[in-house]
Amino acid sequence: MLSVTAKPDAFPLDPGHCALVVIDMQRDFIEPGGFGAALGNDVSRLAPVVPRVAALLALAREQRLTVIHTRESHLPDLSDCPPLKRNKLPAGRRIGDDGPMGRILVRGEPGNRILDAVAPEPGEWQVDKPGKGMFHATGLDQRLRDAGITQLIFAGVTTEVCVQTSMREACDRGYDCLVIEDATESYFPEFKAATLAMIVAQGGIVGRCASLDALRRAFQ
Ligand code: C5J
Repeated sequence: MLSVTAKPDAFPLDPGHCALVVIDMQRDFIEPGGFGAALGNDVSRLAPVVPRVAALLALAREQRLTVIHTRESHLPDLSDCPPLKRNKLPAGRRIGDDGPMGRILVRGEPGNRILDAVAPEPGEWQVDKPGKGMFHATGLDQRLRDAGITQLIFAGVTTEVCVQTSMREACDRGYDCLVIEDATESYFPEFKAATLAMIVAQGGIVGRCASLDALRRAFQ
């Protein structure tokens, strides 16, 4: 068992039973013209996290961790998209509408592709999720259990939405969770800070938080 220096206390890392989960590093959220921009966000705020997630992926691959990539997306017929989620936005900017990167947040469209710099490699898991959390309507829990995974390390975007939701869902299902603070990002720095604080408060009520360097040191 390895030990990662983390908040609120050390994370006991068992590489054979641990997966890295990279949440939603897709063009929809990080490039102009996608869903993130349709929601009114300044997507340029997420650009700095891309090389940091790439560095985390390189470490996980070197250490032979299971690697999981998620994408938030909906079926082309939108049968998995709650009307409430779609109708939040004005026509022209809704999920399924045509945008500069194809139909917004629809599976298989150019905007739904994970950025080249952090793209999945052969053998890595790819999970398409219609919700914010990675367990909703994905079958992922069973797949993780079948693979003997008991620990999850989280990275990706956005910290307070899909990363946090997935981490809370994982915590409720009994997975030991760690988020890498400099490999996750939000359009709102104050929301990121608040989310990380909430996760580690009350003795790590959702999980633990560590830096990429601390994770790297644990493997040395
Ligand atoms: C959002 C996500 N922010 N991946 N999705 O709607 O966090």
